[in-house]
Amino acid sequence: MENLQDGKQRDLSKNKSDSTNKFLTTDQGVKINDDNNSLKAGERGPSLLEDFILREKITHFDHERIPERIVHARGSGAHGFFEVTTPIPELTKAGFLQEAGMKTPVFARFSTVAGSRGSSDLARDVRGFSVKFYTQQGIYDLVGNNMPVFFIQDASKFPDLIHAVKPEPHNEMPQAASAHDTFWDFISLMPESMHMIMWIMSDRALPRSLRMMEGFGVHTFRLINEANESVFVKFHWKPKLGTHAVAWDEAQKISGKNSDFHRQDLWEAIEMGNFPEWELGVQIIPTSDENKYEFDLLDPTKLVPEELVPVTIIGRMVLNKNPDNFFAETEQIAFHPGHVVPGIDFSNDPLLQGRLFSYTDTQLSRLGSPNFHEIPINRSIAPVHNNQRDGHMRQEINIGRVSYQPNSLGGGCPYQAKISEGGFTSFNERIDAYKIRQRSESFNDHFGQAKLFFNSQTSTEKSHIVKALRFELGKVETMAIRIRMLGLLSKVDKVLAEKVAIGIGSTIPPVLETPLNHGVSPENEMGTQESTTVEQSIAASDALTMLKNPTNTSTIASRKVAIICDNGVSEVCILKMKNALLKEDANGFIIAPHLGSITTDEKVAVAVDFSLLTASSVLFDAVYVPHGLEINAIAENDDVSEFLNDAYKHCKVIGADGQAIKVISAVPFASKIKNSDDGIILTNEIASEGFVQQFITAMGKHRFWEREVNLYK
Ligand code: HDE
Repeated sequence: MENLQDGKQRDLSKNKSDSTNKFLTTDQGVKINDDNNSLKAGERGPSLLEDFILREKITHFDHERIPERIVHARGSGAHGFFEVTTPIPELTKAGFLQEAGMKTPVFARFSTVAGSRGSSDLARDVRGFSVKFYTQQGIYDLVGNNMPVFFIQDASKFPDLIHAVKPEPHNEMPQAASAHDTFWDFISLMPESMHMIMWIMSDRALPRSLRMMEGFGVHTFRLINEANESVFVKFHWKPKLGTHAVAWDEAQKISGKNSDFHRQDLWEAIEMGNFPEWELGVQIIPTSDENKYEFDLLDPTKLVPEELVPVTIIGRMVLNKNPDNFFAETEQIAFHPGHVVPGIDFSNDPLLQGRLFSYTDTQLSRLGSPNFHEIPINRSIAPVHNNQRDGHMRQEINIGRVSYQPNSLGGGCPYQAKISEGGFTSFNERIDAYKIRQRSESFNDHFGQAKLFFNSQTSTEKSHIVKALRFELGKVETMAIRIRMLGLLSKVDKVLAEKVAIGIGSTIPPVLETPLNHGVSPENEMGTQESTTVEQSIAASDALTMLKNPTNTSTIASRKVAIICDNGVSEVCILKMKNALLKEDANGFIIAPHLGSITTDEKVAVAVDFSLLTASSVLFDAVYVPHGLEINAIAENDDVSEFLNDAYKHCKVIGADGQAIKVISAVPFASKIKNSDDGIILTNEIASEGFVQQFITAMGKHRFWEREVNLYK
């Protein structure tokens, strides 16, 4: 077994291939003498079937693609480690959670859900947040999302949900978007989705960075200790950089300017040593409290408010190495919520139970063989011995004649492990029940937590939800669907529904349909469900907002500032800003009308990072226009104007000093600037220390949403 307790990367060196200073060969190891010309009968003659080099190369190429994931196809990942900070041996016997300082190698993959592999990172979507722990007791996968609840309560609805959200089957449109009829048709008939709809219409669906989003295990799981006692647990990842979002208009523009925005951000942060970090927290619920709450712990459309059960931090995850090869690692990694180690177990959440079937099944078609566990990225560091044999692409060479159990010829090996020897056992839960197809009445509340989420939001965030719904339902063509949605929204919040209704030119229906009767014949009422609202014991929770989220900090680490420059710009201003940003682990980039270099007021050539053609405000967190700019050249440049306007529109910090403040006054938004706007920092002074500090402090507030028209007020 590899000794990885010190958190070292797993040793994949045997599988790595480095071609530096090596000969080109065929797959059979034969050196190739000519890779540019196929074997032909004469210079101008036909190619020969005999050309095994050409055939091998093209055959391999023809089979290069594997099926993309049915959901979560678009993803990016990285290696790192998990370190225990507060061990919990009294709650779980999971080996990797036993001692403070214990490190376990991990690979994390973040993803969108609806889009294809090549779709934009910035779709309005829930993000997958999957972590594979390579523990000494075997693989543990925590396969979660960046939202703590889900659309549906039962696994049987998952294919329907995904069919509804994916591009419509007749014309394969739209890509990576929920703003279309089939999605909202389904949702408008599924009131259980209303809580998740609030999340997905909120800014949580538009992360600024994969490094700035929370993660959740979603379902209730179980922990089991040495004494075989169990508690329920909810898992939380809390990002060190806080939880932040971009604006919807910005997200759409980013999709055009750089559809790899999140992927690149993650990659660059790791390359630059700004290692993304999250704390792992647990909410522990004693089994005796199982029925204590106004919601059912087994219902995945519900969360456990942190006010009722606080989150205890038990460890941290740091991602510190990019993959060597996207396909081999990020694409071939195979997660499964059923990959658990002794000490962790499942609850009876019917969505989780369905997932326990799905993931191995999907790997069989995606990776093509039951031997996907042998692919290097999926391999356990704990030894693997069993009687599973053969199959496509088997790597292991099992020796001996015994592949069955019980056996005497192999001395009874491999042995079953007793519990005391680390053998996995499921929690000994007593079940005495009828076999039925029915939901528990305790799952009937579809609006209580949707209201809790909405009521927890700041006015700005509520306004964003109104806008998101206006956008999404505004793209729905079927009037009846829009109206059904307004009916459901009015059960969450009357004002929300009214504001959305104005935006889409419809009215709230006076009587709501009973949606779940759709698809059920009148004779067969089995499976239909009451849709109710249960008053929640807390009115609001700051943990549910992004803007008041207790995890947020004013750090600007790894944030990017665009410094708009041209010849004649003040060198001292640029340097002051760049150095001050570096001290905060942030970066300033020189943007100019052309690539190459510009000449400062001190006649020094400064390298340009991006031209105005390839850069855009939406790719940066703030903009600085330094003193010394040739005002006319730059102020008359439409690209600069658009750059600054977008920065203003997306509520970012804009700073200008010296004569550069004239540039600001020349762009269209200038007339809108309010004195109270702390995000617009203008000074006549040149290279003032105070100005730079004010700029950085303002960046720590991230966005100045007060600039927007608030649709919820
Ligand atoms: Fe998944 N899900 N899922 N899911 N899921 C997959 O497995 C499925 C659900 C999640 O980075 C698939 O390997 C069913 C909830 C993530 O590789 C597939 C149901 C949550 C990822 C599958 C759910 C998730 C997947 C597709 C309802 C949040 C990406 C490719 C019963 C807790 C993992 C694959 C990665 C991937 C099935 C519901 C998270 C088809 C049937 C709830 C993060 O097996």
